[in-house]
Amino acid sequence: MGRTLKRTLLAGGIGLGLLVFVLSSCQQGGQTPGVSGLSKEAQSVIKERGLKPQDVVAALKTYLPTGQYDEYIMFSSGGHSGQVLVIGIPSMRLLRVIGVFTPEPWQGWGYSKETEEILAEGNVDGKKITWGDTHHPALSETDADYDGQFLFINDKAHARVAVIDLRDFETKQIVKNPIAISDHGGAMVTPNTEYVIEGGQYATPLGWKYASLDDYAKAYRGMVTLWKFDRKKGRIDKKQSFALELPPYWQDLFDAGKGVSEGWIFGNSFNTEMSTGGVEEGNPPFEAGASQRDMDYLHVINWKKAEEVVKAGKYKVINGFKVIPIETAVKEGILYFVPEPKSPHGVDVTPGGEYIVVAGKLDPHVTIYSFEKIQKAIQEKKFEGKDPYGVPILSFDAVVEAQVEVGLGPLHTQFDNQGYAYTSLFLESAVARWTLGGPYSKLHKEEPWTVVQKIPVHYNVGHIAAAEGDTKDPDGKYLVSLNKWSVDRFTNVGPLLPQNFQLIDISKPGTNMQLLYDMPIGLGEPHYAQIIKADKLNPWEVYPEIGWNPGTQSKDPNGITAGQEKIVRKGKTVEIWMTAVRSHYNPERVVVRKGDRVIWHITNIERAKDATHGFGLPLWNINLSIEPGETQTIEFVADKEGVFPFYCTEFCSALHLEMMGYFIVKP
Ligand code: CUK
Ligand code: CUA
Repeated sequence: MGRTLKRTLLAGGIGLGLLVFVLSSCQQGGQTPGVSGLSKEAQSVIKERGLKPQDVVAALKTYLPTGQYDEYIMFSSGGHSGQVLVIGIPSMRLLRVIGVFTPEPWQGWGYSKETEEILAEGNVDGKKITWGDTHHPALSETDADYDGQFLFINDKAHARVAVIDLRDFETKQIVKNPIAISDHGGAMVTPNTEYVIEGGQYATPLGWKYASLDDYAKAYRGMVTLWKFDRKKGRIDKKQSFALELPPYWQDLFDAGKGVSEGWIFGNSFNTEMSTGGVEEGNPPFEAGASQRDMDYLHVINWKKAEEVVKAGKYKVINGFKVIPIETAVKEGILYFVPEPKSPHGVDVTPGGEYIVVAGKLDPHVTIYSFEKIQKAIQEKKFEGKDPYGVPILSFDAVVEAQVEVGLGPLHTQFDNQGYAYTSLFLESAVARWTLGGPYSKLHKEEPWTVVQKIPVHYNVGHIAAAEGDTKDPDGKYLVSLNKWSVDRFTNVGPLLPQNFQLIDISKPGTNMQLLYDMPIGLGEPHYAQIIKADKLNPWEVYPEIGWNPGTQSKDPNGITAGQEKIVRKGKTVEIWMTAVRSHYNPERVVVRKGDRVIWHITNIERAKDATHGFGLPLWNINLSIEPGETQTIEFVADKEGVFPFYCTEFCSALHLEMMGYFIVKP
């Protein structure tokens, strides 16, 4: 080993053992021929690239040789791209983009009858929407642990929630909230995915109605919706869903209680000032008006009780949707408030459900509330008053367990298996590791409720995601910091910069967090992500049967096998049953008359993994991705005469270019 290198290594200190092991095998002769050569090469690469020891260790921890798989899979919000990103960890390789609220050509998402219909479910008052602002992905849970079956995600801009089936990683349903225009605190799930939670944000009159801002306190309302999930059908059941009317504070995030707090949900709020803006008219701007009071309200909601109340018929109906009025929620003991310091942001429940961690945003603390104390205060009626809507306010001192000064701009908190919590610090651009107390004290050596280490991130972190870090059984190991700004981290690509996902090793206790990897995200803006152990996912490799309809997850009546291809004309309708296989469509010629309605079913009859065929037809905006076994249908009116070559858009074989046909529209 060279002298300079040795000195660099000693100076670096981190991960020294591992490095010395890798690099010293050359000196000891190595067991396998070639190892010594590799190690010499490794040394020169390290030298040439000017890598520090911790860089080499980081590289060794994240590099996956070709053909090896990641240990974890991260589902990340795609922000206002309206999509979901699927990323491998620790490699940080992008594995998949799932089209959700936005048409996505490669997947044919939004270009077939079935996928157009799913997108149309998300129309607002009949208006077509082709984007969504995705914030919080939520994996389905069984007993408060990810079960790998479904993924939900909300669209903040239009108050919609989507359901993705993880058997094929495709969106199956979009529901539009019938009472709210926009949302924010979604999509979190209750511990057995009984409900998908969708909390509101900017208060409006419920039911998409008009009311003057002068009548804000009277006519505007907040809300939280509980969407009933039917796991067997893999769909949200709107009829069994309901909402809770809330005061017109701006509800922010929600989290479901679990373990000891199962049956409850917690949401925070800001703008309890009920500021209505109007800086142009001399009013305080929202940023000031909504931040005057020292305290806002943590919403403590008994959803099991709410469910009973709805079953007993004690609700009103707004826009065809069941809504529990505030008065009923108060009378039935469904809704309580707890003061929380000034415009907080994240609300996160600890793995066992004992504590609710609220991050200050404008306050440098996280405030930790005890669920047990909350229950006691409710039973003993330890109220410090009521808000203007009659909601009882629990006494802060009666329910708070601890406050930890974590730093500037605390936003979101995650947990690990070593008794640590992690909170993102937006203003400080850091992630704070701090110790939990109570039952978690035995998991770590430090004092409870104290900051142990802060690791700088680059820059302006929003959410963080730890491996299974919001379940009852977090894995620790990895944490991803979802940074809003990247500033100087990447090659300049113009004024719109990528966001920066940074992978952090959190496996070692104490002050040993290590930054491993920067992943630029070229679409955005992602908010939250969840990280699941890869072996909990069990997606199909090809669709179960030839002629499969991913919309119904069953055999499509129009799915066919080889030999069943046909073209049938009925009056002015031409219906085509076509197969696709390497390297041809059958039929290859489709001739219709101008003005004919065309219904076209295409089945990919391949059984080989990865043998996807595309189908691109110019002019009518048709572009399909047809995976092995899948059947897709398109429908359009051939309203222009001419000759239109359709072709396979996936390079599927050596004769892929020949995989085409003519669609001829006669005058
Ligand atoms: S929010 Cu974006 S950083 Cu929508 Cu969860 Cu906090
Ligand atoms: Cu099929 Cu190219």
